[in-house]
Amino acid sequence: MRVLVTGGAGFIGSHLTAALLDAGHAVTVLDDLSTGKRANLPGAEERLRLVVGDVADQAALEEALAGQDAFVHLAAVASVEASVRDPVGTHRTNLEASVRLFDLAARLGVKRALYASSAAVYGDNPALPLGEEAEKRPLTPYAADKLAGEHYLAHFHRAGHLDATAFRFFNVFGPRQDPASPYSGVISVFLDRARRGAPITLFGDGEQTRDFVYVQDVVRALVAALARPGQTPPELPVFNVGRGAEVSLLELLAAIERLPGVRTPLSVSSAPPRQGDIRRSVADVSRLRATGWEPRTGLEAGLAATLG
Ligand code: NAD
Ligand code: UD2
Repeated sequence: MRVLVTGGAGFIGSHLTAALLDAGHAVTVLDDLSTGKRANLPGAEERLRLVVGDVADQAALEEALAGQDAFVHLAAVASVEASVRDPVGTHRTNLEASVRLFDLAARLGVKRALYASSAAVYGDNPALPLGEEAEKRPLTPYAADKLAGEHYLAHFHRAGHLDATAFRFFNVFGPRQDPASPYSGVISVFLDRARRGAPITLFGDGEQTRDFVYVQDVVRALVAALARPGQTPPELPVFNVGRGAEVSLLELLAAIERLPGVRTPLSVSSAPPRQGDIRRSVADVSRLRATGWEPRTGLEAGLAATLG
């Protein structure tokens, strides 16, 4: 299969690209390298093509999408904080580009479509574990754009123009997640600091919980979805992608402290909770499990693999 991966030079995208190449597919990556890196991609590989360009740019989209059998849309400004600072700029990437991509794919007959949505669409909904039908409470421009993207995708799917599936990723972690910003994924930040013996900041009391899912488990869900025969309209299939395990930050710190190669004791200082921080989050992943998928990497094994 010829597959376009937008955002393929990023954290999740680079793992997906490698897995698709391993499975024998030909991959085109469209990425502006804003957070992604060329070095995340395999070097000399005939079946890989990198188009450096903006996913909101029609010409770049046309170049990347022509001749494909499917696309996986991962390109986004993945930082919620950035969307709060610059709602207009991030909207162009996080929604306008998605609508352009769906529309162009429909016109070019590239029907098979996978879309990266986020647990952010549930906002602070306390109805745990969060099933796909739970009330959506998008609290940020990032979440609003992700949810709107799902609605646009559902439109193209219902009309029969795309054969689409949407995935709501929970807290994904693994190698190549960039720890550089204070708003980077907490596991990438904690592991980076634990490795260097640098101080770790815990926002709040550490009892807040997240559903941490290892990147390879996310990738397997996407690769399997591409291989499955398409679903027919009317309803857009939507799947949570988590591990279905609720882990507190204190439990996370304890697991990190047990890893070989980490300088113990960890130096942890407390700071007030982040404004708008979600208290508890965990996915109901029974819908994805019903397709035959199951998470294979537990927290400790995933942490060890991420630490390297
Ligand atoms: P990432 O920042 O590593 O990947 C995003 C990629 O998109 C990068 O390679 C970046 O260079 C590229 N990109 C950004 N703007 C672009 C543009 N205008 N044109 C072309 N390329 C552009 O982040 P990630 O964690 O790999 O996220 C991948 C997807 O998964 C995103 O859609 C994100 O919103 C979603 N997601 C991630 C998580 C998580 O826990 N990491 C959770 C929920 C949803
Ligand atoms: C995640 C996503 C975000 C959005 C949101 C929706 C990432 C990186 N972020 O935010 O994009 O989808 O979910 O709900 O995937 N923390 C610390 N110390 C640190 C860093 C973080 O204590 O140095 C805490 C933070 O306050 C929070 C928890 O760790 O309670 C997780 O933080 P995060 O930024 O990794 O992820 P989250 O769930 O807030």
